[in-house]
Amino acid sequence: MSDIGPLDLALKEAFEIKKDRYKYENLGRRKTAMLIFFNNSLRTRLSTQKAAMNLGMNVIVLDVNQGAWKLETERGVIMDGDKSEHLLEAIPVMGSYCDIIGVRSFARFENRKDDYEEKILQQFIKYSGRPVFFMESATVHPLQAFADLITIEEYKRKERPKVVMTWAPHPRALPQAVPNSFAEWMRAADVDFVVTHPEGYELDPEFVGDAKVEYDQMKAFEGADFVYAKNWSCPGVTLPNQYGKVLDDYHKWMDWTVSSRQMSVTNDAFFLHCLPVRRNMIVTDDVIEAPTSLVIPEAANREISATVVLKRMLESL
Ligand code: AN0
Ligand code: CP
Repeated sequence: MSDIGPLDLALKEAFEIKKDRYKYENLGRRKTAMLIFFNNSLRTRLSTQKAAMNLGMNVIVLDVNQGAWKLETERGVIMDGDKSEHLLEAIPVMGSYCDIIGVRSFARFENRKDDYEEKILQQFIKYSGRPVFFMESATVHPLQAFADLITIEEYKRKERPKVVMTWAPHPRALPQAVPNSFAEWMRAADVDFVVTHPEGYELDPEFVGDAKVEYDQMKAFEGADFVYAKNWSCPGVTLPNQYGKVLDDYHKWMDWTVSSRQMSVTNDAFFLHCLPVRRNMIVTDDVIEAPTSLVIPEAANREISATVVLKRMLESL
């Protein structure tokens, strides 16, 4: 967020690239992007590869869990278990084959401090010898938030739209990276931003700042121009011992699923979700299939946000 600089300039660049995504096709000649995945991905993997190719880069993708050696991440352990290699060797080796490294490494939920200090990403920054960008880290997903901002800018019907980010139920514990980044970027953008979630799901103040929090979901949705749905697990802010947990059986919260009931009190709001989404948990079929659902153009904008970020990184090599 702080590296991107003024958002109006970043948006200008995004629309310039959207008009001609090959405008900088020679910028990345003989430069290699390496994309390292510790977790699953569809959009980030494909859109970031496409972005690198738009800029004329070579791309190498590695799924750490499929075919690479199992990596130890803690220093000082006697490596007599199933892990054959240490991150402290693997990182500089990866760095030696590329010019820019992208890393996806989700929160592990073992220890809040390790996650919020970005222990894995910081090691890439320290030991790779290359500029590193985050393809969803333990705490942030900036390429997603930038694509979300581009989408809001494209579809907004008034200068300062009301944007509501709502928690929605999910059977498994999910990271806070997407809501953290979305909150951080929306606070910096020129929008009326409101967050709604059940008690206990308060996001870290580093990201949510003094954004308005409304615990009554229906009230939050009133007059909304954009609804951004996402599940996240307990951030451990008001309930430190529950960090990374789903607080109750999700059946208790099924009335938080975004449906026509909540959408009916909005200003005919557009629906956003980063995807992948579980239908009829996060959002009903009819809302995600409505003409006001922007989930596909939003995902398409991931190519644009990644192209801007890689372009900026190439320019500063
Ligand atoms: C991830 C998350 O919630 O952070 C990735 C979203 C882009 N989602 C899942 O793991 C299902
Ligand atoms: N939105 C997003 O980052 O999707 P993937 O997890 O499929 O990359």
